[in-house]
Amino acid sequence: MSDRNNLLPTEADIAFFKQNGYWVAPQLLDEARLERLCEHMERVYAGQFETGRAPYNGYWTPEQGNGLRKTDNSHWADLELRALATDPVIGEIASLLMGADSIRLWHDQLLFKPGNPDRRSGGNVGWHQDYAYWQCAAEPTLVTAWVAFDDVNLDNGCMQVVPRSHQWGLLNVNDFFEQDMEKQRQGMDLPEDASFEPVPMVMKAGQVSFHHALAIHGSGPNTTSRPRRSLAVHLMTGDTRYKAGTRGDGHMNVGLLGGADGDLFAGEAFPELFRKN
Ligand SMILES: O=C(O)CCC(=O)C(=O)O
Repeated sequence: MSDRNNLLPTEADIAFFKQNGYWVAPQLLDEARLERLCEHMERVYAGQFETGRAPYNGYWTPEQGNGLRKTDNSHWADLELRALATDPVIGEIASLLMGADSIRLWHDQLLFKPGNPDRRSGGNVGWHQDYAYWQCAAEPTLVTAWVAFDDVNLDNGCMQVVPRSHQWGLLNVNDFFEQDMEKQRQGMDLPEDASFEPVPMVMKAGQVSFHHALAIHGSGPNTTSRPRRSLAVHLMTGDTRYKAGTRGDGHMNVGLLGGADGDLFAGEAFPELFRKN
């Protein structure tokens, strides 16, 4: 990574994030690292796990067809991907945006949206708020760093975020896998003064967008002939606490808390990326 100080958000950037629920960082990863990451992504898809441990699930196999490939906890399987999922600069940016003293990894998602110029298969990510799936955290003190491995724009189905939506609370429409985003939008029960105007996260490869766990986001089709590749690094502030008995209890990582009073997300399963001195 280049000089760390040029990469961190300014006061104005932090204020922008607080107001809008997202922020796009400058290029954090250079070409050589991106090349390695793409190669390691291919290794995971080929079932080659350098740690000897498989990802949580969903490492893609050809029988699954040409939709979105979503592989959870790829950092279990691969050290290059793990270095990115636990990158201290990403952690420091998250701590500044969230106003937190420390940042831990919640989980990662390796994402591959195949090129689909004839639009014959899906690949959309339906409108959702991540916290809808993460209510096992007592408060929405989570944020995602979405790392672009390729240049992304509307043509290849870049992520889109709805500014200020992190201030609207949990809404009635949350479905990552829904393909009909227009239908979702029409059914959305928004606050009266809300305006739903998604902003495309147009980025160069190596840039990283950050979005708050309550920010509404989704992505459309990749109409190019090349894949859109990325790692979504889902992070939480160090003071995030487990809350039992919610829809989030079905989340794969809840099982990792372990122990009778495992009420803190503070064990080894949730590595710390950054802590303020
Ligand atoms: O990659 C996408 O299009 C969506 C990813 C996403 O939902 C997330 O990172 O929270």
